[in-house]
Amino acid sequence: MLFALIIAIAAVVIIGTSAYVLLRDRRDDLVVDAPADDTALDDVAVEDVAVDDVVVDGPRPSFRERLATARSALGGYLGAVFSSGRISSETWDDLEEALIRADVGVTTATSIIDAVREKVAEDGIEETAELPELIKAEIVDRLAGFDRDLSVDVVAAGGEPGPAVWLFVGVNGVGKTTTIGKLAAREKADGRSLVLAAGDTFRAAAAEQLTMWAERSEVDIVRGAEGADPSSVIFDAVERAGARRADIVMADTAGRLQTKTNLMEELSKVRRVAEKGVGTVTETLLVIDATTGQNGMSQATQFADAVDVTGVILTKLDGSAKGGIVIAIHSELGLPVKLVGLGEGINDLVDFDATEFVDALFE
Ligand SMILES: Nc1nc2c(ncn2[C@@H]2O[C@H](COP(=O)(O)OP(=O)(O)OP(=O)(O)O)[C@@H](O)[C@H]2O)c(=O)[nH]1
Ligand SMILES: [Mg+2]
Repeated sequence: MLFALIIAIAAVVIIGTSAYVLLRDRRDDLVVDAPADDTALDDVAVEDVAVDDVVVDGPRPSFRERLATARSALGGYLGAVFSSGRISSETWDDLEEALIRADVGVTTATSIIDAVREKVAEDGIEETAELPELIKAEIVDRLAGFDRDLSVDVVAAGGEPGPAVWLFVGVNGVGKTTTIGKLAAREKADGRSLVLAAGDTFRAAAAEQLTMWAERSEVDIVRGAEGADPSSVIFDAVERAGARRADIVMADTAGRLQTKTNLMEELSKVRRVAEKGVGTVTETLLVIDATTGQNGMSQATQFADAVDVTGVILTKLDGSAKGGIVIAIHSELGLPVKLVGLGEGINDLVDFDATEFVDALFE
């Protein structure tokens, strides 16, 4: 009897323990499979946009390779000067003319020549063959000391934590939309999360064009109806970026002539509204077509008056004979060229590098 009781108790203990272990294992399995909580799931969804998926067409082009047109134009003006032998008063006139033809601008060209002339006198230099290095050094010097970073530091820009807004402005056809497309791919590849704002509501095709770039780089885009207020589209994009905790909003705007006052005023409004919510405008980037030369300079002056331009993006430098505009933008406007467009492809947007640029121009 006692024996039977001991057997029964042992059976209950063994069955009970096995059942407990089985149940615990199943519960552990369930816990592993289930998401920890909703926030984690959301985070996964946002971060999940694979950085490696960005289309990359190949290596970035070099200044040397793409500045052939500007180089041969400048070489054509300067070749004879540099090979003429001894420095004479004519040398200085020819040099000045060459720089002006390359769109360096009259004031800047004169001041470069004066500085080089002084150096030549100081060092007792007599041969024209020594001039290229002196001119290059003088130009590099004038391009030094500018901050070329694209800022995402909203606190430094006087804002609260939230997305940084980069506005792209400029006249028609200079390459604003294309530049945003290229830059979006680049920023995404660098691990930043973005929302594009199709603030060019003037033409339906403009939003289509930006959407194609957004799809190509798999980044988020906010569009409005044709004719909608660009400010409200950009405002919505900032709200979306805030909700998704995105780092940057890149806002496209319609091309406009710098002489149209009402359109220039619209830009000030766009900027104001972009900061009404959680966003802070950290960059207002003026896009200039390098083939327009000195005309680009007068655009820049008027855009800089209307909105607080933080930097220039110089496009189409690949086809331009007027590389000198880079120097004029720095010297005469005090604005840094932050990025340069060297072609139409997704990879053809590069950081501006003064030494590389000057070497490529004078080689
Ligand atoms: N060669 C070359 N072409 C470029 C470059 N950047 C832009 N383009 C071309 O310039 C043309 C105009 O570019 P968009 O980006 O549409 O110019 P946009 O400023 O947005 O024009 P609007 O919206 O009409 O004001 C397109 O054919 C681009 O492919 C560049 O760096 N080099
Ligand atoms: Mg456009």
